[in-house]
Amino acid sequence: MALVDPTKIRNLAVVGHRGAGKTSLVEAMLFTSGAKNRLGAVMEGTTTMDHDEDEIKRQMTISAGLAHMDWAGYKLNILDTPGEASFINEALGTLSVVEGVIVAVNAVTKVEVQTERVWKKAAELGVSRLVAITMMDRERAVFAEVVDAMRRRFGDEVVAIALPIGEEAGFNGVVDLVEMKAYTYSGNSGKGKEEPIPADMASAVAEARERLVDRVAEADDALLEKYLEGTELSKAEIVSALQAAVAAGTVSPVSPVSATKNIGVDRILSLLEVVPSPKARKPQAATKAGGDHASVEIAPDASAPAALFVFKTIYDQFSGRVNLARVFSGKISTDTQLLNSRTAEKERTGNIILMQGKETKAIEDAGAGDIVALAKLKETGTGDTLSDPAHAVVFPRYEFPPPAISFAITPKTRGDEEKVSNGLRRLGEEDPAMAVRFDPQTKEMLISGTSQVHVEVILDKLKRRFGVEVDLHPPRVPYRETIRKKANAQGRHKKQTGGRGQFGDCWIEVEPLPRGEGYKFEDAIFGGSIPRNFIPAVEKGVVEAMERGVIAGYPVVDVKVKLYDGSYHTVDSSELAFKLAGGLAWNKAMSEAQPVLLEPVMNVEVMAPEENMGDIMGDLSSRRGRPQGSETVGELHVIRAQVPLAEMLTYAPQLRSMTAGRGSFTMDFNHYEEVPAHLAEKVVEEAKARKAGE
Ligand SMILES: Nc1nc2c(ncn2[C@@H]2O[C@H](COP(=O)(O)OP(=O)(O)O)[C@@H](O)[C@H]2O)c(=O)[nH]1
Ligand SMILES: [Mg+2]
Repeated sequence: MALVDPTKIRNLAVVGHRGAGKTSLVEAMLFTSGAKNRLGAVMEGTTTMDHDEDEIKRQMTISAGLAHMDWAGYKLNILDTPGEASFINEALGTLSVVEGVIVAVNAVTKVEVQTERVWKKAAELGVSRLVAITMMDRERAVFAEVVDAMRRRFGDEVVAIALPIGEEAGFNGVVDLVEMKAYTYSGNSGKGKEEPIPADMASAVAEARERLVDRVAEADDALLEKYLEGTELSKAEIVSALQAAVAAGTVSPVSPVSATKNIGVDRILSLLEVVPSPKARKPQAATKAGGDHASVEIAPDASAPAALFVFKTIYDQFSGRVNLARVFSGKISTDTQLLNSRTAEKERTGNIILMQGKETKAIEDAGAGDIVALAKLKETGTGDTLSDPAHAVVFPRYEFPPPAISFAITPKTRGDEEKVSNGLRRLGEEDPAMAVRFDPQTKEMLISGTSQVHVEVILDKLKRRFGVEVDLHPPRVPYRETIRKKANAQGRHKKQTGGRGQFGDCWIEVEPLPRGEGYKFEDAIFGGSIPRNFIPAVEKGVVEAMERGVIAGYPVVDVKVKLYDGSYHTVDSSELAFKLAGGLAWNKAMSEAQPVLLEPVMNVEVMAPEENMGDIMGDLSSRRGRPQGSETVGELHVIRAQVPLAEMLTYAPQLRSMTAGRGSFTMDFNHYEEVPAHLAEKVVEEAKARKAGE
């Protein structure tokens, strides 16, 4: 197959809040372009993009997916992305491989939390933005209101490029403000029928057209001059200025659609013309692999050395692990040798695949500007760069934020531990937002993710693909213990059992250190009261004893231990005896030094609509949270607080119910702090009960 000319490729991601109609829009685009012969529906589980069992069951997109279609001589690679807060990083991670996004905005609920987030990120990365106002057939859908709301939020770059004909259930067409033509739709074929512009829309159309042309003309000085002199601009002039304006991000054209009724979707497709091609984008920044890591720019040139960026690893039932990759330069065929710059391993491209949701089709080659899938790579995964071994480069990877929530897991069937950890390791290769680790302190296997939903999705996959089931428990809070005052104590180990005895004797002083300082040991033995060779043994005894504090058996932190005196016996002293003496001294000293329990306190950031702010504040303070300020970014409200981890274990479901699923939060460790006495008692009780059970 001939390579696709990069000027004829368009790469777009559909982004926006959950439920904005992204998956349905992609479905309608595939159907309208003829890439699919039936219009599937999310509710029936028949769309191309929500094909995964988890997605069908939850009726939401979980993982970014790839499809392609031909339209007006262009090959459009389209990525459908999740809008649910738990999976939004999937969407943000695709932004570096596309020239444009279609931001789907629900005409009824308007701009929502994740709309804001993806918009800002796209703008920051210089990705062009098209806007589809979706659900135009629903009650209370008013196009002008949404456009106004968006303009207030994102500025004057938001301009209508089409107006809806008819309202709510009567929505049946659009007026294209560039062509100045009306299209109406019947059935769901998606093919608009050209009609005269409805007479009652004349003034609204004239006004909207003027606003569009005003804004577009600003992208081109010569054109602006001509326009200001009063000359009508030709369609070609407007289109070319529009291309420049969309590329520069000074115009984000807005169009009304109904995806499920397939109205106005072909107008969105007609905008492909104004989206920058891979050739038109600025070269992708990368660094040379190895050596001095000098910066390089990778231009979309098919005759240059190959350089690909893997932005997503998925699992396919038939092909196994499949990597979605953007070819930034050069070309690949089925047997091209590439270097993975992370692993420093060579990979053969193997099968190059065109993806249509879950459908795959093998192709022979792919060139600069295209997005394809690669099966059968050995060790390559999300974020890796594959390039010509003689010109190895590294593209910057998307940094997934650290997981916000952890659960302890135990297999439902005893003996499945190994299967569980192998399965989770494999799933982790596809999902950079999850983490699995074993906590040596609490002896629990912990799975971490962005939210409870995220973790539940992972466990569903584990069950389906690896046949193992686990129980989820809130993880134990990693408490610590420390002391509040100085104390001195003697540790004396003496034993005489037949033959040779054991003797070790030491005096230590313990002293609190500031929070976060950990542990310090001072050797203050002068005059040989303990021989030098036994001093490390004393310290070892102390350190080992500190692993289990005297209150509830948690590790001890933030103390200084000074060894200042002791005695020995020429025959009976040994390392072991001094180690035991050190442990005894420590336990005694700690008991006398006002030991206290410490708990981790987290930085919590909650994002939610304004109307939920009061409830969220109240709830956080009932969780012993201390507010650290709040911020308003458009309609998005952010509250920051410091909250003890022990109070956050059940936060995700609570936030979900308080905000009807619209809120999201992130959390990371900040510092350790004393547990209030009345709560410490409970922790001690629990520790005792656990110890008794072990
Ligand atoms: N009435 C109407 N419903 C729609 C439209 N687009 C999507 N939906 C429905 O809205 C729900 C969410 O759509 P979906 O495509 O999954 O949204 P996504 O989360 O953005 O991918 C589904 O039940 C769709 O059937 C539309 O244009 N009109
Ligand atoms: Mg979706």
